[in-house]
Amino acid sequence: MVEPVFMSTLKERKEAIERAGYNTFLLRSEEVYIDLLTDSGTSAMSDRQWAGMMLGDEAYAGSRNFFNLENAIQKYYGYKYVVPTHQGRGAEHIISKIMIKQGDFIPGNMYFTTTKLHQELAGGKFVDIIIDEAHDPESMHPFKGDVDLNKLENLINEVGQDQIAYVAMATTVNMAGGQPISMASLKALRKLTNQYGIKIIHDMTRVAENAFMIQQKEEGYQHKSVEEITRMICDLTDGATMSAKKDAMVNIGGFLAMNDKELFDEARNMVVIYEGLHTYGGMAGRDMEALAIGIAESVKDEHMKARIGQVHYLGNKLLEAGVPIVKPVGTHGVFLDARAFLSHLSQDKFPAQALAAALYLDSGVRAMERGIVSAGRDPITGEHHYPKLELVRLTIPRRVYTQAHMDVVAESVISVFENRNSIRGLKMVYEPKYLRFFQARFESL
Ligand code: P61
Repeated sequence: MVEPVFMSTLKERKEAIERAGYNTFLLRSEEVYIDLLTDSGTSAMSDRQWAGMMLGDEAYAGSRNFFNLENAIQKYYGYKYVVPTHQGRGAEHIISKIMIKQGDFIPGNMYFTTTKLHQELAGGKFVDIIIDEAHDPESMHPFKGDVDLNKLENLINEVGQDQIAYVAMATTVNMAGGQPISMASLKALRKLTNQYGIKIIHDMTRVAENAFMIQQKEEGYQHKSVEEITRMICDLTDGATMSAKKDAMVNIGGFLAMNDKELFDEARNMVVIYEGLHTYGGMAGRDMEALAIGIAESVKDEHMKARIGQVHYLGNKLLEAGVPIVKPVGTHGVFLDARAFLSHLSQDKFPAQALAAALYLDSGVRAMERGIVSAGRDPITGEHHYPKLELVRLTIPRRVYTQAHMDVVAESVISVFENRNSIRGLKMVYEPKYLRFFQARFESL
């Protein structure tokens, strides 16, 4: 299937971005030329997946598509029990409600916006235990998703193991730039958490992409397939939340998976309150079928090679031109280092937000802010969080764009970089309470 793209004039883009309050989430998709807002739900489904959409069994209970999905999850990820949800945050909501008690701590390899919010709403507090290198865009550490076990042990000693709900471990780490965790780090984390009887809950949104990076970079995995490494990762964890809109290439869907029967019974009971019956959890039968097929496609080596190869093609073009980006290039996108890019703007002038708007203005390419706006405020003090990483994410949907589109994107980023001194900061004029980056509005200073 092909989709026509829309080319606009500078005047049209100026009107559009002003109307959108300098927030790329508030643009209409029709106003966008190349859409690199997200890789979530935006990938192109395959011929097999579309064929699967025709096999929807839309029975309220016991749909055949649910059992196909359950089989795929058991086969490729190895988790015993499955609870479908409408998307990732539906799964995060349920796991947080079940496993977190008021005052608990949830250590993890860097925060994610929706994950952390659900942890807080359940009465918990997220604690960052990722290695320091993950917060440094220039660090060439090959596995910037790794956990710093000293940080975890210090937390356990400080608050006691009973106050730790679980460890939230993500493959790959989105906010760090799509950075993978190594198998060595995950094994060490498993060993330590076993000593204290702490569970690992795996945010497996981009697990196959992480597996590919292990195959490419970690000693001893060159001859293992992405499928095998994916399974090894999952086997080192106790349960998982999944936004199937990424790795698994569906437009909508997600699930919770786990090996513990008691946890499963609780989750299966909770899903009927918030999502839907336990054999659809907010998805249509046809979506579950497409998801089951997408899981099998996502762990194919040749698919990953093409997908991540395209991301690296764009990253390398920007590196060659001297544009500051997060290094090394990760898996689902290229992340511009807005702090270095717009070194004349302090963080309270929202440099990444301003840069995403400037890029849209230049060429109609839509990117996403991942800095101070995304980080939000401390729920207790009400102060802005000031994250070290102030980034703009150029996210590549799977199987959608060509290398020629990447050339256009690179050309535009380079031209904005050459004219960077003319970019002014922003002032926030509307701020919603939760996940403010989605709907906040700004004015140019
Ligand atoms: C994204 F600006 N990601 O990257 P749901 N875990 C992880 C995700 O990447 C993720 C979810 C859980 C999105 C969509 C999005 O701040 C934002 O299916 C590692 O989106 O509910 C989603 O899964 C949640 C964009 C989400 C954002 C939150 O573009």
